[in-house]
Amino acid sequence: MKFPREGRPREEVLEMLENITSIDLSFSSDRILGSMCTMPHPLAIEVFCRYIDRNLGDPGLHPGTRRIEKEVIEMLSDLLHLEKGYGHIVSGGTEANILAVRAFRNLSDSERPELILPKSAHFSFIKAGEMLGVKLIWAELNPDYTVDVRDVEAKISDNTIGIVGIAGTTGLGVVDDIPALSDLAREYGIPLHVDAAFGGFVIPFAKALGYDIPDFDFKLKGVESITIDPHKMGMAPIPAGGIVFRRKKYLKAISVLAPYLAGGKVWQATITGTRPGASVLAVWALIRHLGFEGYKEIVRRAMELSRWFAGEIKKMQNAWLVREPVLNIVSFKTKNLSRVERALKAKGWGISAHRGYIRIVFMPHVTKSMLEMFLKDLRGVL
Ligand code: 0PR
Repeated sequence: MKFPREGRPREEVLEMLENITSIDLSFSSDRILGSMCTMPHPLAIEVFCRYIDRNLGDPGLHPGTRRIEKEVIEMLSDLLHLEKGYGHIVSGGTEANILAVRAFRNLSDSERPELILPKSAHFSFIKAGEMLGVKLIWAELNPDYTVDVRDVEAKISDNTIGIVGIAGTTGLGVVDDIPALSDLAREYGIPLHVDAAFGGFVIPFAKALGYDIPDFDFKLKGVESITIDPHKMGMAPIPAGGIVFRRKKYLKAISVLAPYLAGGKVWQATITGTRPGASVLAVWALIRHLGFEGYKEIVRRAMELSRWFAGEIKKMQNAWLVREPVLNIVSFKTKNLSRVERALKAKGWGISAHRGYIRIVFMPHVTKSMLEMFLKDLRGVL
């Protein structure tokens, strides 16, 4: 498409957009079952739109917004059992993970840095490894899909700059044995990063509801950083990932001086320069509005729905759970999986089966009636 010479009237442009995007699935279309995102909370949308011009790339211009980001990091730290943490709201879990690996690498003196991570880790670490020149050492999984801690230990070398544990794996929502990884990290003096991009806004509340899930946060002394994404179960608008470090030295190790900004010079640790203050304000507003109890109710519903759905899958002849759910994710295999996937997609379902199973994520927009319709279609297809 060519860059247009003459502009078109507003209404016409909006209509063109509406036409083209009408083929998109939206979170209100009752069809998306395989996404870790959701319809943002109405308050977050309102705040996001109101403060759309705030740029945390130049925080001196927006000191109020800078203060709000500090308070968000304080609140996330508190949720994660850390008295004082250091971090940012960033573009997503990918940037958060990259920042953690970058901090570990910059603080190590290895010339051939290596990162040990579970085979279940998200592909954002592949980007991190490539960009940062860090070799990825993949650790094996146990039969229950958690990382094999003995294999992690066997892979530690003089070049190990860090270990990664996952609290809510992308495919299955499994939580690694973070307490054991933390002990290992302490024993060998290596920092542990926990990728709780998904689980960060689930586990604290699920634990409070009585679900038996291992500790995963800064309570464990070996944990030096955590990724926790508001734009997943936090119900914030995209983009909003979160990174929290236990110590200031990590943030310092990745900070670059931005000397000439309109609001005065600052040290910048994020990958992005110009970045949305509106995201941060929306996260702050949501946390203040929902509180721990509000998120707990959202998680209660999601967890209960996932257990009910897992029970329905168990009753089926030609479908099997990959494993018992830990968080609000249920993954199952079927006979003739790729044919089943194609048939369900043809019926309009937003699911994927590229990992060898279908993953359902019980996000806040997922309702029981949606799932009943899906199960009906699934039974039909099977
Ligand atoms: N860490 C974990 C454990 C993740 O699951 C993800 C994303 C990330 C990091 C990276 O986060 P960002 O995508 O925010 O950078 N996992 C989801 C996935 O791959 C991302 C996603 C979200 C995919 C919505 C599809 C979708 O519709 O499943």
